[in-house]
Amino acid sequence: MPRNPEAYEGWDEVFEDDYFDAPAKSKPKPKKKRERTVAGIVTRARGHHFDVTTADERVISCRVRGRLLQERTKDLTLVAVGDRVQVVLEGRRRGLIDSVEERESSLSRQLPGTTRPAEDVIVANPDQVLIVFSVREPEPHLRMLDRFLAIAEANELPAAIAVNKIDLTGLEAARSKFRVYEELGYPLLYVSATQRTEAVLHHHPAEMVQSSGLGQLRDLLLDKLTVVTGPSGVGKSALINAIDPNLNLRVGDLRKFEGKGRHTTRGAQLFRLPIGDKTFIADTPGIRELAPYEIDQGSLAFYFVEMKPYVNDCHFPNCTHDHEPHCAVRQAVRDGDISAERHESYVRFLNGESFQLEEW
Ligand SMILES: Nc1nc2c(ncn2[C@@H]2O[C@H](COP(=O)(O)OP(=O)(O)OP(=O)(O)O)[C@@H](O)[C@H]2O)c(=O)[nH]1
Ligand SMILES: [Mg+2]
Ligand SMILES: [Zn+2]
Repeated sequence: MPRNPEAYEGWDEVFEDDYFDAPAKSKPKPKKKRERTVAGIVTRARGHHFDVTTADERVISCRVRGRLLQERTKDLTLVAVGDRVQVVLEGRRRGLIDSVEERESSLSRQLPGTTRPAEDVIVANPDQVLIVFSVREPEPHLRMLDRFLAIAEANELPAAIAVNKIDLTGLEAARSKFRVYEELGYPLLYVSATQRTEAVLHHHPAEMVQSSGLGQLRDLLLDKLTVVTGPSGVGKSALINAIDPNLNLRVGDLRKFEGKGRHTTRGAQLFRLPIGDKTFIADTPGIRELAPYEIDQGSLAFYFVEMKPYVNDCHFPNCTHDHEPHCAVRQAVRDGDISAERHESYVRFLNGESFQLEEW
């Protein structure tokens, strides 16, 4: 399942075969205009405009070719950040996206604002998802975190959780809030994007070992394409800056946040990080509405990792683990083996409850 990151490399410009090979002396024939095509990866999406970056790091500003627009399947995302594409050049810096390679993976959700099934690809071809929440400012909404996790599972993507802004609470308070996720087996990274490690050490000397969260984060990212997602204002862009200060991504002004996210990042963007030789990271705008795309109710329990082992022990084969008698999942909740809050997230999700971080 993991995509082959090698595919980023060695994408030379593809010219029509005889473009340069014509014998030097032959008269230039009146020829039909040949198209220069180049391969690349979509690194930025802004409405109908896309930046495509080639193997030699050239950025080409692209629109999508009309033919491709006509052929598209309605309600599927035609082009997303992370897609590998062929571009017909119109000059050196402009082009038309001519074809899109089939995606090997994607982080997708149901397109917000519509009830008919429609796919919104947040990032194409990721290897893993890094879900960022802050321990404070804004307060973590764990029922929302459960949605992020279920959607990563549904997309068959490994997920890790970064708990940011631990400078505001100290490590122990942060860990106690997120302990249940450690117990579920998700990698948890406790980090502070804005505070240098030394400062964290200074304020919380007992936390020396764990405060190297940024080092752990670097290890997690190495040689993979990671999509960074989470609510607005939690410090996604700040964390990416902490790994590579040269990127200098726009970070929200704390005074304007007043404890609330304000959507500083607009549109997803893909970067290569200067660690390893194929480390890519996609920064995305904060998400406030998250519903699954194409998850049927029957399989939802499989995306709550701790429920999986119980689902076949329920009395009714089509048990929804909501109200049915002799439900092994609900029994596990009563026994304290599954957290009641996680089960509540599941039930809300199951009932198609629209979920918005309205206050954000
Ligand atoms: N105290 C503290 N503040 C932080 C930390 N990381 C980020 N911030 C602040 O949190 C605010 C939001 O940071 P961003 O990086 O813009 O958040 P974001 O998740 O990218 O937000 P969107 O782009 O809107 O989705 C900024 O004011 C940052 O300075 C941290 O580790 N500690
Ligand atoms: Mg941002
Ligand atoms: Zn059940």
